[in-house]
Amino acid sequence: MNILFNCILKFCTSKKPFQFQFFFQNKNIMDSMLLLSPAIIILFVYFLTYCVHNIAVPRMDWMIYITWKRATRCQKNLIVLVLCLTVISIFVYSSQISKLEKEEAEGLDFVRKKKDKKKWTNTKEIPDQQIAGNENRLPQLGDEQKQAIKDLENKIRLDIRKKPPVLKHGPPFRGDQHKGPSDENVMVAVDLDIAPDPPQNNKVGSKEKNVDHNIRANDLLVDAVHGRVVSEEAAPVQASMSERQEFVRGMMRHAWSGYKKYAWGHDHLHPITHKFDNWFGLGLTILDALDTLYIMDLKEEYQEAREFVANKLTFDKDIDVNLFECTIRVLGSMLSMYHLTNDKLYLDKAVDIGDRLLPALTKSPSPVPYSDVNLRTGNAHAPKWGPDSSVSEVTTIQLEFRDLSFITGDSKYKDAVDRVSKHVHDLAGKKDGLIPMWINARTGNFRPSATLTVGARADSYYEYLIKLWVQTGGTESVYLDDYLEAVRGIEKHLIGLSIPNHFTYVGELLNGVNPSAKMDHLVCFLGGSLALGSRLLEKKLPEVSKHHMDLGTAITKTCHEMYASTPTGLSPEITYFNLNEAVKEDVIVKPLDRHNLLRPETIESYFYFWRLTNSSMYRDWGWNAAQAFEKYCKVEGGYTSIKNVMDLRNTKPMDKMESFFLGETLKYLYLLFSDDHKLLPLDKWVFNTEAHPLPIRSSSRI
Ligand code: DMJ
Repeated sequence: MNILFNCILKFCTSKKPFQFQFFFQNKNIMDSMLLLSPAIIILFVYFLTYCVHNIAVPRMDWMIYITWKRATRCQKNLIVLVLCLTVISIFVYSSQISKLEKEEAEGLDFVRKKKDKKKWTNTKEIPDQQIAGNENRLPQLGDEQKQAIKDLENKIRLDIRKKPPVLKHGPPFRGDQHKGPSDENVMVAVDLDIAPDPPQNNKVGSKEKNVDHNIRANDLLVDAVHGRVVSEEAAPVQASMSERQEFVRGMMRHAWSGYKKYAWGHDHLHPITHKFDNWFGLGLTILDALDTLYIMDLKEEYQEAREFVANKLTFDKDIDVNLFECTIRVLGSMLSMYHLTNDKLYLDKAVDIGDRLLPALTKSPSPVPYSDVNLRTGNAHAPKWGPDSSVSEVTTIQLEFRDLSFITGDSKYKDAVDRVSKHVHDLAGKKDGLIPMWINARTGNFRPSATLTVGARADSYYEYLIKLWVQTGGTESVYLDDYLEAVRGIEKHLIGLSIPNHFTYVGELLNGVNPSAKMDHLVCFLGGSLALGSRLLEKKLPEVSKHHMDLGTAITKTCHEMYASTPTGLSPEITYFNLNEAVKEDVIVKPLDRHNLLRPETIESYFYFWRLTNSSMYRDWGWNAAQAFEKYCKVEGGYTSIKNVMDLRNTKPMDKMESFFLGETLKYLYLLFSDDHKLLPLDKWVFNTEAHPLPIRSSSRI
């Protein structure tokens, strides 16, 4: 009924030919269906009520008239309210459609109409049309200029698939200020290997001519971030590893200085408007950045951060925080810092925050913790927006709370989280080791028919299975067993190969049954975890070890493709993989999935693969990503998430720098470019899901 209603709406509001598949692949429409559903359900209930009273199905107008007559004043008010809501919903819905259609007309939306309507999920962007569409967005350009851009974009698309960028002419690294070219050293199109032949006459000050040649050709400056991009002088070319590492330190300095200038003490920086937001009001960016600053040996910045923790940071706040987020970011950071520095300040803070988070576990009526807890009162509750917690949230607090028990000698933290693990281990409702994505703290049960995924809401459950086994020196085999079963489940139900190039994707089972070739960027941690597990299983289970390494390698290659197949070289948040023989591109990016939040997971996997295989390919891939962040996300105030990785000229900056960019993305990049395998060696440290390293122990004894 809902779908029918929306189809009619779409038919009435669209100026374009009717496309049935449009409804099913568009989040706005699905959202509006949800919005309208209360109205429809209530009308339906009234209809049923009438039927019960009158048995025969009446004429519609009679039904409405009689229903209205019989209704009490309160019911009448309700009906009016529902009707008003419906009208507003239609209005909102129509404007969303118009917006989408406008975008589509501008060449930003490419839904290919399928001959076979049953295969409506296999809609596809058509890159060539995108280029054509984009031409329309530059009416001020002459034909020559348009042609130059078109050639350029074609070249980007071709080159980016072939190989990682080769940096052609390079200055020695000039420090963290990302200085521009010098006379003997010229930078050219460093990110995509789309540079013209080496310029012969590069001079100091010839930046206009050489830097960013790809974008500046024909005097067209691509306005990647609304004219605010400061990344034209991107990277040291032909950078050695130490230069790359130094470059990443520079990125960290830039992110830190923007945060310090515009958002000090607040959770997140808005680097374009120079504003900030507070999620928990704890200075999350500082806390997430602490160990990265320390590891990078950014002494001055580290002292600023420590000073904040020592003198400003208090957890005695009347605020509700999310147990998982606060554990992985705040507790994780304090624990790491304590282990790295032996500074008691961090131990005290770790104990303080651990004690304040604990009621989320102890006050729950089931072994499943509440998702939220008030740091001052200890009042704990389910999320405000629904009854269930994400499974990843309740199963990704264990490394940290166990570590807190190890360092304090107090088993209460470990006991509390072990209880959750045991409960989830025993709980019915899994499918070959795969867990439904929702779980209820009151009943302790999974939500039946929830989606099975390794992406959002379930991801780090799988990550922590292997890492919990690692944390206590491989002594708790229950975690390994669950992990091995889960990997088998992933292979059986979620893995697929795209067409035509056979990329190994990790899809989802919607409602626990319907396969979807959708892969979140979040899933990209999996390659690295498989590699880590594989290395540790080499002796114990050599065949499984090899198999996991191969699987992890294939998934990481796919994650690289998610970056390499976009014009910006940055991955979208969600990628669909093509399963239609008639379509020639493996990767499908839907209009609403094109954002990049500066996430770390792919870089994280590159780091593991570099450490475990010594293949420099992963370093080159990481370097590509670093360059793309630099080019398309760097702004004067820091680094910004962007909304559109598919359009070089309109990346639509989102004005938000997530704390995990400093805590994870830049840390993994730095470690990736480090030649020193003794810097946080993987046989001594296990990284929590927010990249805060914790020591590996030899047993589970406290
Ligand atoms: C981080 O907070 C953690 O890595 C978490 O497990 C998943 N999401 C973000 C980064 O993308």
